[in-house]
Amino acid sequence: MAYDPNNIFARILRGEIPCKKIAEDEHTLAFHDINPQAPVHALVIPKGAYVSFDDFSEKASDAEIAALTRMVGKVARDLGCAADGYRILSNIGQHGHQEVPHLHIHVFGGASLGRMIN
Ligand code: IU
Repeated sequence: MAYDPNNIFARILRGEIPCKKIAEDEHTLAFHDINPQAPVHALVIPKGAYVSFDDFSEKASDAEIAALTRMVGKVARDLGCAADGYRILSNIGQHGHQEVPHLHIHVFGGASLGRMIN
């Protein structure tokens, strides 16, 4: 799938739409999900134009991959999830029920999440 530069997360990255920012660095942005499914529900996205984990894992630089991984861990720690645990998830494409076509890693925490996967 070609990257749509007008998807909602691209517009957030350009500052056209506000978000509740948690943290940012050269390669990534983290913000609170607008419709939280757990007491903590953050999204971590790369600043680069990647549709999903599929093209990201193939085309992103090592620096981008490292930054995204580091930011997911930092967000979970900063939001107080590290001690009791949390869940990370990325929906990919049609079978993954991905809604926004810009890679995002969900970070869920703040309560026992049960055995569900999303
Ligand atoms: P999905 O993995 O693509 O299904 O998840 C998209 C998420 O983006 C979902 O949890 C939405 O609540 C969230 N979201 C958001 O945080 N801000 C927005 O403006 C929109 C969706 I549209």
